[in-house]
Amino acid sequence: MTKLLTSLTVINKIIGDAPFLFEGSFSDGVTYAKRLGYDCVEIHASSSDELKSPELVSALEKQQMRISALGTGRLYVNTGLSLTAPDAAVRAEAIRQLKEFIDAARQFHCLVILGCIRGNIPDLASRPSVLRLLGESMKELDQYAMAHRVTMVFEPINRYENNYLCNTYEIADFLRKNNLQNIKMMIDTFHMNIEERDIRQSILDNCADIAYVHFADSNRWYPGMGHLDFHMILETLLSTGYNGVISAECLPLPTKEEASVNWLSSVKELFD
Ligand code: LER
Ligand code: MN
Repeated sequence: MTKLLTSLTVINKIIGDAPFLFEGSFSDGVTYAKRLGYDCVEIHASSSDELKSPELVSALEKQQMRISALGTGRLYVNTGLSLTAPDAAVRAEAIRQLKEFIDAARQFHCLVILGCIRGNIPDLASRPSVLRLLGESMKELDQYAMAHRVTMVFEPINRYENNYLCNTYEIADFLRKNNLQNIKMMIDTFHMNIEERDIRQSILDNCADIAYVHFADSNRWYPGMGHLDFHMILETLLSTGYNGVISAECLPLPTKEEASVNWLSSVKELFD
């Protein structure tokens, strides 16, 4: 029986086919996650202002729950902010808003996720300059995170959503080359199934950087509904000494309620 903690993804509004499981106020999400038996919530806010909520703080206290991580993808999806935008003012605004997420993460003692806010590469020729811009933006965030003792986690995302830094080795290489200290890596089994040559080997080779995990099956449904071998994945993570959180980021199907309940029962079964 493992002692890994579970976390439920919470967002104000699920737009399109976004892989989140609770839709509503963050405080209601905390109460709901607790009632289902989750240990934590992973909150995807559109701005850090949404996190300045006395109701959220009191729900966390009352339910004895904590926030595992703050997602930042809404900044990119809702407002187009990106760490590699050609316009320096847009990059600066992305960094400014991410620093506010770091401030919130310091208060909640949680991680900050960096995913699609990396932006995309418009064409092959601009790859080196985009990587350079990303390195510069990330270094500024890394220094701020270090000063505030917050860890950020950078997520490899599959090629159909982001067209660079799609696998674990590329992320690890990027972190090393830019000498980023307070930015680790997180993994998402759905993306790994598309991008990794060998999921087990990728976890073993990159375990020193892995600080957070999303579990979704090959079709992005909850574990058990696709063809991923979660026994092997969990065993491999445990063999590396991973003792962080496993978070429920999967499609809200067949309904968000069923996905939330079934994700947890599948994962608890694996834990046992
Ligand atoms: C994006 O596909 C993803 O996996 C998320 O973690 C972003 O919020
Ligand atoms: Mn993910």
